[in-house]
Amino acid sequence: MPDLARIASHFCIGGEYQRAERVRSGHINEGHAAWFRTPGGEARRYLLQRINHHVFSSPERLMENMEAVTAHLRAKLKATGGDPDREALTLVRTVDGGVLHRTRSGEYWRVTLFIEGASSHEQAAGPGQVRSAGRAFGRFLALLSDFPVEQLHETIPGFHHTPGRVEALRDAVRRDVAGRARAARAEIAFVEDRAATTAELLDLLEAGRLPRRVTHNDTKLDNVLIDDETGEGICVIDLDTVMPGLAAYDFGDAVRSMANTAAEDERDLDRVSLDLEAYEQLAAGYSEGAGGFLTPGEIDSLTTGARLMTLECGIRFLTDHLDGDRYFRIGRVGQNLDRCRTQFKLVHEMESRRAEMVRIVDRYRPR
Ligand code: GN1
Ligand code: MG
Repeated sequence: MPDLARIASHFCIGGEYQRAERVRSGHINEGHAAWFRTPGGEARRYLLQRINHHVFSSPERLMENMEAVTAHLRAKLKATGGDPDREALTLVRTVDGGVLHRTRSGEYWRVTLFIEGASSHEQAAGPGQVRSAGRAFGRFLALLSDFPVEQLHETIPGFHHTPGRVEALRDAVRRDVAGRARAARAEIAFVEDRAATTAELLDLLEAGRLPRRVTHNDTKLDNVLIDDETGEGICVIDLDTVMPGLAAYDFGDAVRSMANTAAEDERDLDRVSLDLEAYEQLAAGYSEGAGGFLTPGEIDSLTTGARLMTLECGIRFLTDHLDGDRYFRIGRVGQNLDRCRTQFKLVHEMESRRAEMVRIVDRYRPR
């Protein structure tokens, strides 16, 4: 356990450190929910996060993005009668006026207000929750539709460049540092069979047929806080990958995460299947949240986004498995390969049910 009291002392928290709990969500950063007692005797919670600087090579630039984006969201929410303290993240400043603390040993920490009365879920509790989460991510796109996209740093270059992810897999296969490539032959072949289809969204972008947006790029269910009472998706969190992107990335990654009948790392593939009911809820929720901001071309691209984001995530899990699990946190050996297999099973089903998926999205076109 890191010395959280000491880390907290570098931030303007204005209270005495009491205790903390590890937050078990996400595969990358490390989070701790910590209680502090204010001079008035009140208990308040904050979220202390250690930024994984192996994944994010410039925590400073990442925090520049986060500061600008949260300021924009808060201003918009204030102007439209929302509650910026619950519907957006609030960064706590360091004592020297920044938003990032670097420890002597080279760790990077940030602090945000803990949003009470809301939770993050790994697996959806039902169609209503999926729709709320979709709506929250759609609203995120709408709220940031007037944010100057060129101001954002690319916190992870080529993050959703799917052909680049295929190349990275090929490198990992060649290196085979963990000696696992032979046993993953079927998965590697699955990717090679589809390698030629991975530039579909990038081609549309280059042809000027899709607008570049400010997107979240990691829209899994546990990255939206769901209000414990109303069940509404109130706040989008985990803003580390907010970057220039495509609406199809956000919609697609949400599908990958929420239209799965099983967990991301389910070992019994018979339990993994594409949940078209959840897909429909996402299409409905996302378009409700995005309001009229999606162009007809973007709506056309959503089904492609679902397939490509699922394929890409599976490729990344497979690459990390071959690299010896250096990127995604694992709890057991083979977990990244299991994660890869669930993604590929979903891709396979998306390919055979593409026509249905297109028809579903069509129902939610604005008229
Ligand atoms: C990671 O950090 P977390 O768990 O929200 C990853 C996403 C993957 C996701 C798969 C920065 O997200 O891209 O889709 O795992 N984030 C990063 O569950 O690589
Ligand atoms: Mg997360």
